[in-house]
Amino acid sequence: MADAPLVGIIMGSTSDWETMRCAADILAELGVAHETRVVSAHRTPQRLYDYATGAADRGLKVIIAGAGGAAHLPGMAASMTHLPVLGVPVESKALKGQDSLLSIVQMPGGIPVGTLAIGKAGATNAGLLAAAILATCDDALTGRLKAWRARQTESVANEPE
Ligand code: RP5
Repeated sequence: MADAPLVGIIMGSTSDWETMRCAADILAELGVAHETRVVSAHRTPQRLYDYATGAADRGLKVIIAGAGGAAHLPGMAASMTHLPVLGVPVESKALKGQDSLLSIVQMPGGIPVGTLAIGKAGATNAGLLAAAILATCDDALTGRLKAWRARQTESVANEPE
């Protein structure tokens, strides 16, 4: 049987998957059990309610939520769970993700969303940050995360060519 997911990756649309798969990829690389779901704040509000209110009881520890445009998903999810929520602003066509970023980052005091960079870099870093949060109570994961960081350091060239 597969391990129960510790990280829930949710996104507002299947069109967000190209970005959000970067979070899933890094979690897979680090051996962190996760699940992926399409949950729209606007189009499937009941699905969002059910997901966010049930997340902790299902054993999830961190939620990564990606959305674009009027990106209410991370904030609404955070309003319905005490779990840490990491928000990824997906790059929108009209405003290049500036709208997504401002929608996600400007939460009122009291309901935090840890907001990452726009696009794939943000999704990758959300995966790394979720792993770092879980690693605080998991020595084996700490080791895998440190090894990943060391490999990244070793891969950086000394010269441009
Ligand atoms: C948001 O609207 C989604 O997160 C997505 O980034 C954006 C566009 O969605 P689609 O029209 O591609 O489904 O809710």
